Amino acid sequence: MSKTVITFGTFDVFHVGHLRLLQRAASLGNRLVVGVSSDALNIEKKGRLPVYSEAERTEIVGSLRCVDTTFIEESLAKKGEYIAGFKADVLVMGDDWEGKFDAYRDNCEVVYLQRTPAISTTEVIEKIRL
Ligand code: C2G
Repeated sequence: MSKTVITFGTFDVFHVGHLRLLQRAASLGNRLVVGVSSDALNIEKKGRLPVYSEAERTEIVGSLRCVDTTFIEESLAKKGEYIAGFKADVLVMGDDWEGKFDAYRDNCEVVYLQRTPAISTTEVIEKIRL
């Protein structure tokens, strides 16, 4: 019986926090679909262009053994369409989004996973700057 998991993110300057989220998400089903935020969406979310382009970020995420399919997430508001389009059974997000996507509980299971502490793209960029 197939169980599709879907998750979303920018995944800029890829790090173990991203990896562990994707690995744990993958373990909740037998197909993992990842919406990688477009460059334009990242500007909306974080007020800046990502370090790596959407093509590079998609290439990195798509190369992971635990990821089956990637697509470009154009808008946060299209989540319902993406979930329906991929017939996702489970939406997984890190718990920094706790509660934000409960409205999709009518469409699929919604699971918030604990973030990996003490690592973020911003911190990695700051460290590299030093
Ligand atoms: N994450 C994590 N641990 C970290 C950093 C990130 O578990 N130390 C998780 C986040 O909670 C998220 C995923 O990794 O579920 C991707 O993180 P970002 O690239 O920062 O994604 P975000 O900007 O939160 O985009 O539609 C939802 C948005 O596109 C999510």
